Amino acid sequence: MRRGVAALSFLGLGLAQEAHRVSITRPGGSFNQEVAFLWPWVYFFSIVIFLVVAGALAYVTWKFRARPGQEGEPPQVHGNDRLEVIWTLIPLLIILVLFGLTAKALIQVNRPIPGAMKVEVTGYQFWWDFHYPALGLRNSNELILPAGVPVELEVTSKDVIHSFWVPGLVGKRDAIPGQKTLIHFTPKEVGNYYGFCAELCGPSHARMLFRVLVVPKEEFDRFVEAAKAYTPPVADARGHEVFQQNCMACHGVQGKMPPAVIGPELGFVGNRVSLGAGIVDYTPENLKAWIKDPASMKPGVKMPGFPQLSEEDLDALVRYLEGLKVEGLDFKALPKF
Ligand code: HEC
Ligand SMILES: [Cu+2]
Repeated sequence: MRRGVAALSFLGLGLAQEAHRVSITRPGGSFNQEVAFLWPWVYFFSIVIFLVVAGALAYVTWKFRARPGQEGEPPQVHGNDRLEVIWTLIPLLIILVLFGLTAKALIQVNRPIPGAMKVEVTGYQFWWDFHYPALGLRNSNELILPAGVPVELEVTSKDVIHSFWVPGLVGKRDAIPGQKTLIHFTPKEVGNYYGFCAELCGPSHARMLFRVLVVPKEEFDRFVEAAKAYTPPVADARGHEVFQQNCMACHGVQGKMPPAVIGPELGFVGNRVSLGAGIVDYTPENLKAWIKDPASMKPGVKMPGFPQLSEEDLDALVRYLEGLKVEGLDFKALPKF
């Protein structure tokens, strides 16, 4: 199953070169734990039914086989009330058990968790925005969550229908324009989880990925504290200037919001593990390549390329962006699921 999902994601994306062990059976949080509880029951009944049906078929085929000297049709039997009642009641019972367990899991995963931290999740062609209203924080394409703390994701979209899916943590939820869909769960296992857009949404739908970084509570608290007291560092004065001239209209940097949200928040881009909504690893080289010509990495992308910038300006810009981070946090070491 795990290998199947990995192979599928490889075929589907062609870009999933990272060693994420993507699996819907990983109980990384409360949502998947509820679902994981259902698997053994379904498998158990499936195996029992297969054995009984295949066994009965084999037995009957053998027992009533044609024998030498037999002429014409064997004696015909019509109806057996007791047998028919049994083979109606047993499947009914199985269905009722599975129905009960599924209903319990559905109710459980859809129940609001008191004290949950709220995060607004917004899908755009072809990236994701994450806003923590209570903390006044935004981060795009990488959702940072504390392990063991319940969260409530409020999923919506600003353009077409997308779907939020983190196989190792939570099932799919559609992101529908003008509508808020809720997901409740408690992430438990620390890790870097692979997320997908699971609803065909345009030419780069397959490149609309994201990450969920589940970190220990202390680390999350450190991030929040540092982020609240954050003054975006200016690691390169020229780079800052180039950014203000070319990028500020679309990209926010913590506290300095663009007039409208058009592109991802870059306030903590230096802390990222991935770029371009999860399509490549975060490296200075990839950052530079992206700014020069994002469309070559993501067809149909809503960001213009900047081939007109000189090499020096590009390098200065990359140095400035690399400096936009909270010190002392490293998400690259998280196990990849
Ligand atoms: C017209 C608006 C616009 C302008 C101007 C613009 N961008 Fe973007 N940028 C976007 C959009 C939209 C995306 C999201 C693309 C996607 O992933 O589909 C993006 C994505 C990015 C990303 C990847 C972010 C991530 O979360 O992985 C980086 C880095 C970036 N832009 C840097 C820049 C820089 C540097 C400049 C200035 C030289 C710039 N952008 C100018 C709209 C813009
Ligand atoms: Cu999408």
